[in-house]
Amino acid sequence: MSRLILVLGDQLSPDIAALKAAEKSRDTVVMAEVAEEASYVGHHPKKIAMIFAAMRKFARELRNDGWDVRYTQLDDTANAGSIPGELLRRAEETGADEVVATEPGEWRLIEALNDAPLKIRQIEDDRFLASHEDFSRWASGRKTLRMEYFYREMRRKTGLLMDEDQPEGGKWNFDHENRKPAPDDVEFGGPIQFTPDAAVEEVLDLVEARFDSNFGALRPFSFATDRTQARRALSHFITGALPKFGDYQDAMLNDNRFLYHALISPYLNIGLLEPLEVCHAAEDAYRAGDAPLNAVEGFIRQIIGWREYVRGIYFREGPDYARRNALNHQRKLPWLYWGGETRMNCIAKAVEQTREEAYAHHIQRLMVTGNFALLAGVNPTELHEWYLSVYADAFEWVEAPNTVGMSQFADGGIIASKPYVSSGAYLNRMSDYCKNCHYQVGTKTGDGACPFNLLYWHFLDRHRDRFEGNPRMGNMYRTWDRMDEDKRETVLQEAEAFLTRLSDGKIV
Ligand code: FAD
Ligand code: DLZ
Ligand code: SF4
Repeated sequence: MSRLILVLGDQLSPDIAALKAAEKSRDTVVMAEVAEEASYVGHHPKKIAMIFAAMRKFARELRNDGWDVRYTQLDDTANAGSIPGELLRRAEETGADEVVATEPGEWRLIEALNDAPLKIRQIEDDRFLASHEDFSRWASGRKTLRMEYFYREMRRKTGLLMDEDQPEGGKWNFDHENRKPAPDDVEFGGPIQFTPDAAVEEVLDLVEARFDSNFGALRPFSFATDRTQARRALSHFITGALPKFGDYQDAMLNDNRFLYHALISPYLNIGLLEPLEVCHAAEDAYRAGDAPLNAVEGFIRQIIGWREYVRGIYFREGPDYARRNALNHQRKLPWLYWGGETRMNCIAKAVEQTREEAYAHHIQRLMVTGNFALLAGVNPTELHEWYLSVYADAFEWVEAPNTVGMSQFADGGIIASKPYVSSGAYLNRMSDYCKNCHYQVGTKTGDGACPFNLLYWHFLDRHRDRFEGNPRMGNMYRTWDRMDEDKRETVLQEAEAFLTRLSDGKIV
């Protein structure tokens, strides 16, 4: 009997586990653009277009390589509308009695495959350095699961930036040399713009017709949609931006959306790039003297450290992880996240670029939109659905731990040892947003006071019981307690008034 081999839209790697387990001569590959995957959240149109275009090109590659591929386009009349539905339809069509799938990156789909009335074998996705078992072994018996120690194991395992058994340069982490404030000039011109070919244009027309009301601009569309283009995007970053990646990793600029970032996460996450090829390219640049150690170590840490670690946490913590709400935050996601007018320039800029690019870099996600939501007490599940929708790189295994855990502390502190909150001062130091803002970052209360300044203290005050004893937060509480009582009262009242205006849908 023949088998069906399922390849999902984020499994576009020629050596994906299910294909490795398949026999070209007797098995049939199933790929499908389906309404259920395209609408479980209101994905950014650029994200849908990138995935569909890359799926179509990958299917073509597989056919050229001799595979029998049954590919369903979204507008095919026979389309069953869901992955399990498409598998059932193709099983009837081919007479196949078993499906081999690579485990999806989301509990929702893992469960849907388990529940389907078909024999489906899900095998682990081995495009990661740490298997589920490796991560469990590392995590078991530890009181806290800090990324830094996990990262060291990955350095040892891969040999990346190792000098025999010691870290290159004598230290594991060069972050203290990074995090410089925003530069005046940026030499890197941003990502390569790939002009859509006829096949991509066809997808753009489809997405335009079907997803026009989703948040986000579809055009101009210039993402890479195949491996060759993704590799060009990687080389472009390695030569043009990597040397300064570390220095300006945390900086933000009003008129520059990309600074020295790699813009490769969508390609890594859908399988057009492999984590190790990316890290080796960065290490080669260091060994050739083309990029400094602080940049290369910082970059490699994001990939073999953070990326692997958050995946480990997502699968270890189980299906309820994305719905956790340890701080019991219940405010509805404010309209300004969907482009509603706001006078806060930092938020307006982050949302504007999200709408246009389906991209914001890490500190914009963490310290602008994430920070504001946490300070304002936004429901983390609603926020999680927002991040899952609006970024081209968003898949739950990587998005949920970053949002629910790192950014919102909604997992109670599994990922972050303290909440990532700040007043306006941090944003002013790391960006030039405040120069163009209606609010004054230096004003703490009264007319024009920066909302981050008010909400920061409001957050600390309302969560005092939980955070006062946190050794990394003692200073914050001491500063608050040293403030004059009337001043504290004013801050809290003004913060409350701001939050009421926010909930009432007023322009803030
Ligand atoms: P660079 O800054 O150039 O970093 C290089 C690579 O490192 C990235 O391409 C990415 O693969 C990896 N990386 C860096 N930081 C992280 C991290 N914290 N977790 C995992 N990988 C990381 N990343 C996603 O890939 N998908 C998401 O859905 C996602 N959601 C996020 C939500 C929030 C609230 C936050 C704070 C972060 C999120 N991140 C997510 C992590 C990070 O913001 C993006 O990986 C990064 O901005 C991608 O842009 P880049 O390729 O230019 O990254
Ligand atoms: C994100 C996405 C979208 C928009 N569409 C499809 C699709 O039509 N077909 C498909 O196979 N995969 C799609 N994907 C990716 C899946 O949602 C992804 O595989 C799961 O969320 C698990 O990570
Ligand atoms: Fe954001 Fe406050 Fe700066 Fe305005 S003043 S850009 S609200 S941090």
